[in-house]
Parts: sequence; C-alpha cells; structure tokens
Amino acid sequence: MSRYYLTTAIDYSNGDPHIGHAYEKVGADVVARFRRLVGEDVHFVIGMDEHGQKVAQEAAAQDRPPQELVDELAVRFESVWQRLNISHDDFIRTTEPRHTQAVQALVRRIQDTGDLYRDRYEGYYCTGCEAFKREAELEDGRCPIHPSREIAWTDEENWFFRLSAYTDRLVTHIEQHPEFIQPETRRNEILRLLEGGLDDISASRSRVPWGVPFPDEEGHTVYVWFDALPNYISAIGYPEAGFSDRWPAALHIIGKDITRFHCVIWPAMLLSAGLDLPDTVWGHGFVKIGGGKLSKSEASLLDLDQLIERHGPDAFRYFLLREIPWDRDRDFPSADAFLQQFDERYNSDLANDLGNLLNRSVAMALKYRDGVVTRSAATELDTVIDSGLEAYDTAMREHRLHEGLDAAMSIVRAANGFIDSEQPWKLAKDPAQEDRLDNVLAALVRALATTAVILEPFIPTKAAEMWKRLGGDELPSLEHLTGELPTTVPGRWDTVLFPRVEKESGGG
Ligand code: ME8
Repeated sequence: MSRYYLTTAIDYSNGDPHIGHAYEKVGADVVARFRRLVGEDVHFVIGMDEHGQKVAQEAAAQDRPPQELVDELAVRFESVWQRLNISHDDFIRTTEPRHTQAVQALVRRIQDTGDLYRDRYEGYYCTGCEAFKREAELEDGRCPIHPSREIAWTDEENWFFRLSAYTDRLVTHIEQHPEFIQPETRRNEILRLLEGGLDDISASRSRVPWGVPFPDEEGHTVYVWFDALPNYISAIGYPEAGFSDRWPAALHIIGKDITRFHCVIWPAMLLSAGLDLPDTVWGHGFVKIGGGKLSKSEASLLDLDQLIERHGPDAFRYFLLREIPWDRDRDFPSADAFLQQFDERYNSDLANDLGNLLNRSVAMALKYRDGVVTRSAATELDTVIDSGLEAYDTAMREHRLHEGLDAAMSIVRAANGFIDSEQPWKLAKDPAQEDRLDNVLAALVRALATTAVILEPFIPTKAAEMWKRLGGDELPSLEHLTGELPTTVPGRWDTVLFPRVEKESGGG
C-alpha cells in the first residue's frame, strides 16, 4: 500500500475559524478521502499555530494568558472540523511538548551545519504576516496584505538563518521537479522571487517571549515561522527515527499568501538539516467577499456554525468546492450574494439534480422491476459513466478538485437527461422493450452507485446514504467499484436526501 502523508497550514490561534480556513480544510479532506478511496495509506494532519507576536497581542488585548486563549481556540477549531466531517488523523498544536522538542532538535541540527549566525535586525515587522518587511514591500507605509494593521519598527539582536545560500539549490530543485510547486501560477511567482536573490532571515526573536525557547540562548524564542513550519515533521515524531516512515510528505496544502514560506524558507530549512523535501506544495486561491476584507457585520453573516446548519455539512462542503476553484481566487460581491448562491446551488445541484435522480431512479426500479436491476447490454449512459470516471480520476490525481467534482456531477446530469430521452414509463408499456428497460434501469443504478462512490470525498455522509438507498452496504474503494455494484434496490425511503429549500435567501 503506498503511503500518502498530507498536511494543511496550521491556523493562527488569534480568532475564530472563518470560511477561508474551512475552504482549505475541506479541500484537503477531499484529497485525503480520495487517496483512501484509491487504496492508499493516508496520514492527514491539521492543527494550530499558537505562538508568536500576533497570538500574544490578542491574548493581551483580551487580558488573558496566551495559553488560556490558545487552549480555548483549539477546542473551537476542532469542534468546527468535527462538524464538517474533516477526517484528519492528527491535530498538532505548536504549544505541545512533542512539537517544542522537535523544533529545538531541528534548530540544533541547522546550527550544526553552520547556517545560523548572530546579527542585528533593524527594520519593519508586520504582525499580520508575522514577517519582516523590506521598505520596498510596503505600500503607503503599510503591508499590502494587512493594510489595517500598524506596521512596527523593530530593532533586535537575533539569530539569522543563511537563506541566501540556498537560492541556487532551490531554483534547481524547482526546475527539476515541476510537481514541487503547484499550480503553475504559484511556481512562476516563486521562480520570479528567486531570480531576485534571497536575504537571510531571522530564526529567533529577542523581543517576543511567547514562543519556543531558542536552544542555549536565554531570552530568545524561535521565530514563529521557524516554529510553525516544522509542525509537518513534529506531528510524525521528528527527531525519532520512525518519522521517516511518513516523511517526506506527499502534499502540503496551503493558501497562496504563504507559498513563499512553504516553497522557499521551509525547503531551505530542510536542505540545511539534510532532510528530504516534500513532493508537492499546493497553493490554493482565496475566498473573498466584496474584493477583500470582510467587515465585522458581513463576517457575522458567514459564521461557520450557521453555514453548516443552513443545509447541513455535506451541502456546505459541496458548495465550497463547487463554487471556489481549487487553484484560483473567487470573489463574492457580498455576504448576501454568498448565501444566495449557496441556496441556489443547493437547490439546483443537490436537491434537483442529485436528489431527484435518486428518487426517480429508485422509484422506477421498484415500480417496473421490484427493485432488481439486471443488464444484458451497455447503454449510451454507460459510455458517459466510463468517460466521467476517467475524467474524475485524472482531475483528482492532479488536485483539480473542482474539475473532479464537475466530472462526477456530469454523470448525474447525463443520467437525468437519459431518463428524459428514454422515457422508461413508455418503455414499460411496450413488451418489445423489456430488455431496453432492464438496461436503462441498470445504467441508472450504475450511474447513481458510481457517483455515490466518487462523491464520497465531497459529501461523505450523503454519499454513504445514497449507497445504502441503492442496496449497498459499505462504500467500496474505487478499484472495487465495478465488482460491487448494487443490483437490488431495497425499497422506498420516506425522507429525501436533500430537501428543497423554498425560503427567500438572505442573512437569516
Ligand atoms: O497563515 N481564503 O495561518 P492563518 C482561502 N499560521 N484561504 C485562506 C483565506 C481565505 N480568505 N484566509 C486564510 C497562517 N486562508 C499560518 C500558517 S503553516 C506552517 C502556518 C488560508 O490562520 C491561509 O492561506 O492566517 C492559510 O493557508 C490558512 O488559511 C491558515 O491561515
């Protein structure tokens, strides 16, 4: 069984989870579930980034010890992930002793290679990015990513990491491994950045007490990115030898704002420590409302608990990946527009296309054949199912999740079209069409069974229920799909899979 270790960014513990976090975790969960579906031994890690100035400032603003704040937020994030059915195997928190030990071990190892030196830093620091900024990176004296935050001038004696020494090795690695940074837009951005050469960066902070103590350096903590990035190895047991059972990771999933940390700093740290680089870093796009920052009142309309409540967790998962391409940004004009689109998508794709197909097909199989579907020949719909499966598999393996989802839904749309064109109720009246009716019904059940399996990564609970309603037991893995198709539909269900919503969309 091949191993597949995947991770997401660990989220900052300075506020509640939002739709951007949910989008990333759901997308990563779709990848994890897809890899399990194709029979791989998946290890899926998410977690919390709990140290640094940003978290310390929030705790101070709330007049609380930072540990108390991060403990509370970790519970809050995990409860949302549970409600969304995120199937992670581990939840790493950077305040855990296993993490602290791993970070210190990695810093010592990098120190041993001679890549750390003491120097003085004088310049700007953006707590939003948790990063030092060159003057040229600022716009009107502010960080363009966090224009609402004051940018702070800092002057401190730090440990520095010789990042500049890795420029050429990084360029060579990226050029020789086109799969290392994806999608390609991100790869090009990083190559452009490397063309300009790299500055060395701080590895410690002497003015931020909330962090992992820097080894043998009283008063210094490990710079928060130097602390956060190694979560990918601390979670699998670094520096214990067993960590290499999982390392290198197959995939790091992160947002486009932090590709530089993952495609430049992290690989340089790994190279310095003599560790392998991850196979792929995927930098997904951003969900935006009204072009950028959400106002507080708009944000409250998009509270995750309410969004999950609105049409259930599967519908929210579906909506996020149907509407927001996995490789690009998506801007909704307003929170109201987001909700309206959510309601429309729910009704059109899930209640109408998928839900109705299931109802109509089950009803016809029961009415005309007592639920037993047998085939003597393939139909046009079978051809569509075969090509849909192939398109799905290719898209999913290349992490084009929105295309994978569309390939699955194209089978659903084709099956509905097939019912309309074949008119099974007419075939049932004509004794000469008995075989044709058998084949049509069998193809419909096959379309539904196939989509139940391949939609499992996106809508895990409803997909399992679909499979059951078709007479299946446990959802099979993808390679066993053909052999395990249900052939007897057990009976009618008195509930529908996705009840239609009729209410006006809006904030409530
Ligand atoms: O960056 N749309 O944490 P974070 C899509 N702790 N994705 C978004 C988003 C949006 N509107 N807003 C944020 C951090 N994200 C660091 C990561 S990893 C070693 C440390 C994504 O809470 C963002 O790109 O600010 C990142 O991948 C993740 O959410 C966590 O963001």
